[in-house]
Amino acid sequence: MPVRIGVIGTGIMGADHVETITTAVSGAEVCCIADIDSKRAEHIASRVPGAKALSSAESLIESPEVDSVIIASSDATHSKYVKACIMARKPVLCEKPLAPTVAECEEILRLEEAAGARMVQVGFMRRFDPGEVGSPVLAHCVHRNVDVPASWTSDTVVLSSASHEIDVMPWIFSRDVVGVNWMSPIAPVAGVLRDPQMVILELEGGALVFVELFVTAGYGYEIRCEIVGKKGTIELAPTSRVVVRSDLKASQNVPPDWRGRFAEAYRRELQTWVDAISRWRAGTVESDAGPVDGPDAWDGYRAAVVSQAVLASMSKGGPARVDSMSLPEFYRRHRTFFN
Ligand code: ISE
Repeated sequence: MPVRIGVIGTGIMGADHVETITTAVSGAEVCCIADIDSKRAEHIASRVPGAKALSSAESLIESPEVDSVIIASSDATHSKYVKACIMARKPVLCEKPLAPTVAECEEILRLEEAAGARMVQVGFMRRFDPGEVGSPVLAHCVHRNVDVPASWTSDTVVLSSASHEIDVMPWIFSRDVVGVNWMSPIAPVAGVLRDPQMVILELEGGALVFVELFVTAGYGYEIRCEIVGKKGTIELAPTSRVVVRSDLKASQNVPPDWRGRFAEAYRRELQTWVDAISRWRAGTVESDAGPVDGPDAWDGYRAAVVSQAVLASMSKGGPARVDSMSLPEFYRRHRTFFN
């Protein structure tokens, strides 16, 4: 029987996940959809054969038709829905950030431990991007968006955009972040988004990661990363594989947002999660490993701790240390990434 997935939140990412599961993931189907905007939920559900819109996220989590849940609602709602899924013992894939605060992430970790199984996977899809590997001492990252919603503040950029580099760089380096420094060339003005921002992550053993975040770059969505090793470098290839030469110029397209750039990563993330749920249901993994194969709640917590240190650096000025984090035995036993 396919994994029957309920999707909470049908903004950009929720709608994209519905489409990817329906068209490109095997062994799963989207059966229920909920959104605070009921019209939008109905519209998305009408495009999926057999799917229906439900009136609330809570009723979706409780529905006997739903085996597993994707949470793609606003960041502030993540922890309450994740906790409800753990209580209902339903596998959950939560979009990043797991929660905006460290305290909420800690509650999730405690609940998962009490439930006796990892139930939560976090949507840090960059880990599924083919090719991002290396054995490094330094990295230069560029993270540019065309634009962001008017409600975004400098903090939102850290919690929502920089959280990807904050997750994936320690994973690639296999080292924790021990210190951070935040800077911006834009003078502080109350209530104004400071853009661009620069974040430096200092990893255990002294490796450094420089992250430029420029979320109103206008020209397109672009992610760059060069990792510098002791004997060479490795970098992400340009996004578009096609170069057009005409009218005395050579040009490449730049995508408008992350969905095109990371389409294959999202597909692999969802397929890997669905396969993990199927193995767990079949009883072929240790029960406390849970229906997770990829970034788990501990990774979500770790990203929240580092993000808060970046926000501390932003508000006080100058470097900030990251509170040391010791990986509990419960999570150590089943790590597929970053030991
Ligand atoms: C967006 O929310 C994402 O998750 C994208 O992956 C990220 O690159 C972008 O900056 C965010 O706005």
